[in-house]
Amino acid sequence: MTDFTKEYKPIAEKFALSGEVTDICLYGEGHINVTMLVTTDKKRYIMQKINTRVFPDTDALMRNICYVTEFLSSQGVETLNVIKTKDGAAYLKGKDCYRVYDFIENTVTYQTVTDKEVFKNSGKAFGEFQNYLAAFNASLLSETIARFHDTPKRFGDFKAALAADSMGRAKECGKEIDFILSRADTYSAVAEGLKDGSLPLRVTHNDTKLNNILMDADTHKARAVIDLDTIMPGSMLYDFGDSIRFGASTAAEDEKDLDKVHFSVEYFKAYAEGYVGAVKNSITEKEAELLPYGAYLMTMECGMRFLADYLSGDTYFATKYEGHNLVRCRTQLKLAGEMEQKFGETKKIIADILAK
Ligand code: ADP
Ligand code: GN1
Ligand code: MG
Repeated sequence: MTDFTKEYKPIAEKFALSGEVTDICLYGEGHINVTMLVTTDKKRYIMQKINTRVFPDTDALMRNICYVTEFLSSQGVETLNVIKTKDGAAYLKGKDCYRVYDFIENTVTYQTVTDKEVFKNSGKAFGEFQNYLAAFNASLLSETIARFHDTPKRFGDFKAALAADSMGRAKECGKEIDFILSRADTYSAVAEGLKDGSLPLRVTHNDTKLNNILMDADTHKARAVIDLDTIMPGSMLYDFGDSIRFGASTAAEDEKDLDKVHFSVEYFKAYAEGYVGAVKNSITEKEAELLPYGAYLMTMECGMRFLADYLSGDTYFATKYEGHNLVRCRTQLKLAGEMEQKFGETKKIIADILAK
């Protein structure tokens, strides 16, 4: 038994698991929680140390997840299954907080798009997920992270991190800072649309990157949308945009060689066919018109969040080396720059899909 297993076994044993714990190891590529694979002699589980700096109100977080997963399973939709503690609680509360889910077997997660069809399938699944949530009572949900995708607010946070420059790192990233500052007038269209009612407020996932969906290992169709920490009222443009940000790239989110990083119009089209096909009956004219912009906005927003975290000393996103957040920021800005150049093409793609 590894030291890691020995360290976490007493925690795992606080949950109502089936069988004896035989192994625990780190798992997956998430940036927020510490995710572990727990194996017993009967089955496998996912155990997560919840990032309480990002989610200080763990009661509200787990209440949201229980409501949403119970609602989805009552509709016959495969979703995360929360394993309670032996005391019957939804999670283990203490200095550190932990939760356990059934491991969803025979599935894979992709860190980059290698196949258009798989990306299209994920678009269809996120679109369908949006449709299921349309019937969910939004008033049950707490806002787990306030103003999560309020891009003007994120821009304000970025400017504050820049003004503080607490690590003295701003001098290394002049080009990136200028790129973000020079686009200040492009960040408010969705926030304003939600405020004036011209864009509908929906219940959205808000973190729709490709590794937050489990695809069936045999059919490559989507099995379950996971990482439900940020389900909150929001705009459909956030969900569409964030998937494109991550998946319609020819390289990983943290690729260092920017020559390899391009916005793929082909991947955009594949995802849009899946997603827009699924939400055709509910998408408004203005939402459809803004989909290409939503992708640009989510990419810029993520770029400024990575850079703000780099400037502040990497306290938010998990990093594997110094400069990781700056590398991530650079890929986002490269993609957003190319998206700007391709608005003509991407708008036409959306119009063609809707006309079909
Ligand atoms: P984070 O919030 O840190 O991104 P996630 O909840 O997305 O954490 O989990 C990280 C990774 O763990 C996912 O990308 C996925 O690969 C894997 N994972 C999470 N939950 C499950 C599950 N129930 N079954 C199988 N794999 C899972
Ligand atoms: C985080 O949790 P994860 O790794 O799926 C982040 C997203 C970012 C993403 C960038 C709660 O997602 O908002 O877009 O990293 N989640 C949170 O990869 O901040
Ligand atoms: Mg995740």
